[in-house]
Amino acid sequence: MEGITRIIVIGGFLGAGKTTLIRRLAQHYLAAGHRVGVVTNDQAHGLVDTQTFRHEGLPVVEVPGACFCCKFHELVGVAEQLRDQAQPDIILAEPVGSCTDLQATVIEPLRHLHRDRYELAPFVVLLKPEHGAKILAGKPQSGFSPKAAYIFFKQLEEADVVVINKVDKLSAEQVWELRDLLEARVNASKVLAISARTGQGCDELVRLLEQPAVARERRIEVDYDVYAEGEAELGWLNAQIGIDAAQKVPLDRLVWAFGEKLRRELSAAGVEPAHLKLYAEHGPDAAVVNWVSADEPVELSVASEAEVKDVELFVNARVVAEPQLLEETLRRVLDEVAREWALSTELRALERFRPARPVPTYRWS
Ligand SMILES: Nc1nc2c(ncn2[C@@H]2O[C@H](COP(=O)(O)OP(=O)(O)OP(=O)(O)O)[C@@H](O)[C@H]2O)c(=O)[nH]1
Ligand SMILES: [Mg+2]
Repeated sequence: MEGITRIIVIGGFLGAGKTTLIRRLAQHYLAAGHRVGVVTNDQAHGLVDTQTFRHEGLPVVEVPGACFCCKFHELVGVAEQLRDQAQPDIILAEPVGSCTDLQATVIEPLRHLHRDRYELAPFVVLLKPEHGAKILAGKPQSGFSPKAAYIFFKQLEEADVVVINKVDKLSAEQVWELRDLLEARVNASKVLAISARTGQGCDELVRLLEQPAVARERRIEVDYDVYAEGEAELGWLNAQIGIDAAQKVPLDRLVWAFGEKLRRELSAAGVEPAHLKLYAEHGPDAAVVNWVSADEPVELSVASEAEVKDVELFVNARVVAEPQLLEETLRRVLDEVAREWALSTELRALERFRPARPVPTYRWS
């Protein structure tokens, strides 16, 4: 494809609402007559987010296996593929939620090396309120160690726009508290408050995204030793499971029951989730279940209202736990659900690990 594509990078911690916001922005741009594409990213393969965007009918490509910064050339390659396939004038990109230093490793290299094809919108970082209030206030029971909290701070520090998300479930006072904490702890230049779910505040964000991104005067300092150790506190598990039922089963209830059992077992083991997400699909029907904090219930964020006999299930877990514990828990829950619902199941793929040290392709100064 010829011409310039605008890239909007939506960053923020695991479970902050990046995918939800990208879905909303994509629908907004499509309704306004734009052509839109999405790039997803993860440390592993079999991504819930890629499936979710595809189910929504959005052209989507992915960079699996490591973050955008460590696979910069692959990012450029898949973006080029997307331009050839879907001719988007806007690409929405979702980096891994445990990643930081994106201005130096992704945004500046794109701006400088590929200015003939891409222009960059201001870099948006979503603040996840479930962990944000505790981490910004320096509370010891945030669920994460200071090294993981370091990543949370660095993500917010490098934002052109910090966006407090999920205001629909916060009181006005809680939003003001977050604004005060951001001012005191992060020195954020621009702060918005939105709900990616209801759309509240999103018009202002859209207006802001139309502005040109201003090159930063100063790069943030990132200590890659702390960053790597903080990221490696997370256990990562991606699994793909084929499910067959003797009788038709309600898809939403099945995937919710699966997520709820995982939550109970992990909670009993004292595990803090960054984000546990499940995507279940049968043909055009799909359901998504999420768990974003130990204090929060499991929720069905995409409902299918379908009754089905066979299901493809994707599980993506990023939690503070040993990867082996994650795998054992998943296998136990799979057996229990299969017994209770009279299902036959096949574990088609499973990866579990702690993320490796990030080694960016470029680090722009
Ligand atoms: N109440 C409320 N929930 C939200 C909002 N935005 C996202 N969520 C929920 O938060 C959970 C995580 O949302 P995602 O959009 O998957 O978050 P993410 O940042 O893409 O997560 P990762 O890709 O794992 O890093 C889901 O249950 C969403 O429905 C919001 O504005 N309000
Ligand atoms: Mg996501």
